[in-house]
Amino acid sequence: MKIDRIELREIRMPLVNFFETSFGRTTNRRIVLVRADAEGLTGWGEVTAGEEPFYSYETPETAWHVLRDFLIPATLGLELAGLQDVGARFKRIRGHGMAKAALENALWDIEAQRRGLPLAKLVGGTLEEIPCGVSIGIQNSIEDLLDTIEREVGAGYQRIKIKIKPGWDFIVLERVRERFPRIVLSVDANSAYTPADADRLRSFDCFYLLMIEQPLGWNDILDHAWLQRQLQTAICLDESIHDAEDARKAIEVGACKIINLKLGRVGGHSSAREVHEVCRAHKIPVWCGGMLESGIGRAHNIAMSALAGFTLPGDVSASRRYWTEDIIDPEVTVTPTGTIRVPQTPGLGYTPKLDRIERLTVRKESFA
Ligand code: OSB
Ligand code: MG
Repeated sequence: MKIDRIELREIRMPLVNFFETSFGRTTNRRIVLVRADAEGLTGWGEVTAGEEPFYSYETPETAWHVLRDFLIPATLGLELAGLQDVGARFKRIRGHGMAKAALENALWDIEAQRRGLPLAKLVGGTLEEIPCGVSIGIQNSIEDLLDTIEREVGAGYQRIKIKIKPGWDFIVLERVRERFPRIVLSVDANSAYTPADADRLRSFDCFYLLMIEQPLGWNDILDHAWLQRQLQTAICLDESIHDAEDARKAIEVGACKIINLKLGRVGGHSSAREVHEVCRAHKIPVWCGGMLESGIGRAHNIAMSALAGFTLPGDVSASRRYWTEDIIDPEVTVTPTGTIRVPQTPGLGYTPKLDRIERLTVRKESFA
């Protein structure tokens, strides 16, 4: 494969509802899209970085820099011996998984079209329908949260995850369980606690949660292993897992019983497949995390979620939960039983709406 042209663009999209985690509130998204042209075909990828370096150190700006100055020069116009070759060329650039994923995933999209395969099939996926959950941010009041849960359960979502932080945890969970004793419920702390909070975290065991996601340090493995030994509730790692080696080490020391797999965080489909393999070999369930993606990132998440190890509902939900109008056609929809049907057409299976993308663009740069 030889890439003839790469285009970076930044689009701005307001969220339908604000999304708040322990590290802050997001109301407007800045999203960098990568368009690659090769073999007469066009592929798309999305940088999933947050606007500020609060989830990880990457931002739209760091991704633009690393793509423009390192990742694009390492691939554009060169004779690439396939997708593994792309990974090999990116390897000497440390970190910056979200920048790498955006370009690598665009090439996976092209390769799938070239072979006439749905992307889900090309990455090795076998599921035709994937189970979906929702991630519900910190709300202005507990009443708002209860109303939101009611609506999402009514829409059919199979698992509710709520964001927690000190002060928005035990009392909130008490009220949620009082009103919804039977729903499949999990929590995500985004690193809001420390080992000194172990007693508090242990007190959540009475809520029979499916999991508690990333309670401790954003890059930690060992403290989570120490904590997991004291909890009945399964710990799920998100922020701490950047590749298959991280997953192996976390599993070996008992830092988690579940792993949240995010394409951007691990650097794209190739690395995601490796993490998935390690987890499968150790019988650790995985599920697909979300980063408030536009339709392009969402379509890649759906393809990855077709892998057989994705046995738990992911944070992959309908476009309309985030956007008044998405940038793909058709938009992502969820069935009344809380599933998404994996597209069976070649490539991503959703068509980027070029005119809408153009209207949302605030800057663009082409490389040929
Ligand atoms: O930790 O899973 C997370 C959103 C932004 C940053 C981190 C996270 C999230 C979510 C949202 O939970 C998932 C979604 O896209 O719906
Ligand atoms: Mg998380």
